[in-house]
Amino acid sequence: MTYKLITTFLLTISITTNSVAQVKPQRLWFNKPATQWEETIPVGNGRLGMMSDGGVLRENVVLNDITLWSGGVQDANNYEAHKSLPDIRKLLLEGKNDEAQQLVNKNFVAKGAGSGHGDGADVPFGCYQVLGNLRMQFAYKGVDSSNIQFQNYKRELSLNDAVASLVYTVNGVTYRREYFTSFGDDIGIIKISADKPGQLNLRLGLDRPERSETVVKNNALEMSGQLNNGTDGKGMKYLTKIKPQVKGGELAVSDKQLVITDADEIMLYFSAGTDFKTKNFETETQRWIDVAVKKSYIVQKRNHIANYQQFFNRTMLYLGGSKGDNLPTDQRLSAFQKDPGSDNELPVLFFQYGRYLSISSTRVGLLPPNLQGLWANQIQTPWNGDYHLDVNIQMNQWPVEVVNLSEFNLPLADLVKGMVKPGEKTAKAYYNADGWVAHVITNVWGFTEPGEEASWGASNAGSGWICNNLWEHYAFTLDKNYLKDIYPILKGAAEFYNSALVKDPKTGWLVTAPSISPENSFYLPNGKTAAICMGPTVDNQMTRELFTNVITACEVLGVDGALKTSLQNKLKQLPPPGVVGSDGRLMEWLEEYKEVEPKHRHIAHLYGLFPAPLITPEKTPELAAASAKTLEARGDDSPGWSKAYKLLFWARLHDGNRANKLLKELLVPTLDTNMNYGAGGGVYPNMLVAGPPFQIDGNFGGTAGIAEMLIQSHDGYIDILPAMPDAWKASGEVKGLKARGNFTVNFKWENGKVTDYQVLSKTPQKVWVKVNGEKKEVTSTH
Ligand code: FUC
Repeated sequence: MTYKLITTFLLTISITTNSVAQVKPQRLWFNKPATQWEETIPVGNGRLGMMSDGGVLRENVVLNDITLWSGGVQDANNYEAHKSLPDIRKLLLEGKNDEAQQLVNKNFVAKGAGSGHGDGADVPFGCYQVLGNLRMQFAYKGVDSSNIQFQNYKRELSLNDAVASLVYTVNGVTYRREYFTSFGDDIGIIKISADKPGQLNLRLGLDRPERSETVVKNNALEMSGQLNNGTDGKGMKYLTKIKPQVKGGELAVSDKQLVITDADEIMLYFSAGTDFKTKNFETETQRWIDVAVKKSYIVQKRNHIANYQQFFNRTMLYLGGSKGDNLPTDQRLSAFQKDPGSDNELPVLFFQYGRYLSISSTRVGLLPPNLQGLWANQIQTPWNGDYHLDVNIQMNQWPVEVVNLSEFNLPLADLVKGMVKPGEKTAKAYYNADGWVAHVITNVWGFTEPGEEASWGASNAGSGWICNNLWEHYAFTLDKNYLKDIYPILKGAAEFYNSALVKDPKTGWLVTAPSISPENSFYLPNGKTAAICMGPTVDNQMTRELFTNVITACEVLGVDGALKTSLQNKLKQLPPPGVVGSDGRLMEWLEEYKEVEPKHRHIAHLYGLFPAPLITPEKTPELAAASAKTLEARGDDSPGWSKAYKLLFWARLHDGNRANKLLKELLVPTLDTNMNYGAGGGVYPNMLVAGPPFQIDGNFGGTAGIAEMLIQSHDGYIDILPAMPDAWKASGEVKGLKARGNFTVNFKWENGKVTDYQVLSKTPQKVWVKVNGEKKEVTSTH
């Protein structure tokens, strides 16, 4: 068999929807209004978000601004903590982890309320919050509102255009609404129309569960307020405006509502801002409206779509045809569980939805997606809607490089930049160490202290783990300027571990202490339980990877020779990438403890398998086998994000069928919103992943997992179809996935065999590629 390496200019393969005729338009759709928030459709432009329930009589649109956080900057460091360090370490060396844990809880946690045990809305840590609700109450001429009948109802989200729409008929009149958060003018737009003139009658209100005042000014709704900073109550300020433009009919003010009667067409402009980083947010909020209202809807929508498609259209995926798109998405999800083979386009939809959600929930120069992306309907969001550093924020970023949305990694780098200074204080306060450190949680205010409870809050790995995401942007792009920019962050993180590691006398290895393996605990020989330990495997693997990357950065940038030598020496003293226990599993701790929860959702000790490239089936087959055993023991059923995590691990182990099993189980439909730490994750009808509750990392982890089944590039070569499930073998095509080294890769397959592929780069380069089991060096094309 011969394989072609087609030499094409990168520019000539720019992918448009037209060129991929076999892929149907990607959409979510429903034939009824949402009855709970988890059925509503998310739109967002990286700052503003809207989720409409598509109500016929009463419609609620949940509004978001990604910067809207309570809490504030604080210093919760316990500057005496380091004084307890020798005692904590001594107890650990004596095997008295339970006593060490007591001491950590007493002297080695954040001062004050910390995260408020995940309910931090009113403490200084704060939480991400809903901005408000736009409420619309419709009336239909000659129709009794208490007995409304509607036909031909269809609510839809087009992933191709990032436009949501609604159509239905009442009393012979067809009504339409369209929604988008413009990537052109940074404003939300809702267009309401009917196919006959003078039919639109509605009341508009704007509210929020707390800390808000709504007024009507210049025929617009204005809601403003100030959130709690957890100290003097004077936290972040915000302003939201809803400006209607009405064709035909009348607009009147009634108390704090706007009343529109007999209109032909209505445009609603949603603008918002906070003083998070924009001092003049009030004038900006008005300015966005002033700019937008001058443009025709057609121009506005065209600009929005063009701006969005420059990202979305970079990647195409086809896994074979399907009949599933004929079903509403909620029914389609159920049908998929019964007969997954009949709908290979559902995984494609989930994959492209993940890309859509990345584009929509973060933007260059602003914030990375939080636990909710940017969509929240509560004041107290679950786990504060924060940035969890023991897998969740990292998982949010896992797809972006490989799915060709590389710039969406940059907001994370900005967030982390802001953690360095506070993290230096934390490093000194707790470890008397150099560099900077962060533990398990952070927020938009630069929180780096340990959490308020040792069992989950004492992980040392947060800062190092987040550096993996920062490094991956370099690995994929080879952008030296970017590397220069983030180098101080990486260096500071490495300096922390370099100065804080201690020698484990039993093994002679240098390890973290005290730390935990996220968020698991174990039985001590005395029958007591503890989480606090020395050298959990994740810390060891992460330190190894970080030191290796910083050494490479020193070489690429030609800087810090002394640091490089020091890290090279330390590398030799670190624990190996994994140790296999007597039961064949990869050990989670230095000791072979029995875990309290054998099926724990976290599996951070496989960090070396994913995201780090330390364990691979080829280079470390024994550790790969031990990783598989570990995963078997953990089991598959778990919160949504954890299923996505396991999907990624199995993809890295090249077990496509097992990865696909996890994908199917991730897509189990649910409407449950009760907080869950065990089995039972899935997706809501709107395909947002349920822990439950909604947590967007499962979407991003699942998207990354699908990409990882199709292409991998972490082991020194580009591996095409490394974890292909039988279900996808018949035929398929990929365009525009990325590989490390700044390669763009396209390929097609039939009957499980790659039939054609292209490796593209800006300048021709030699690169190793594995295709159909054969590894060879090829030259990429210009
Ligand atoms: C960790 C996980 C939970 C949840 C939360 C946001 O605490 O253990 O399952 O994902 O983060």
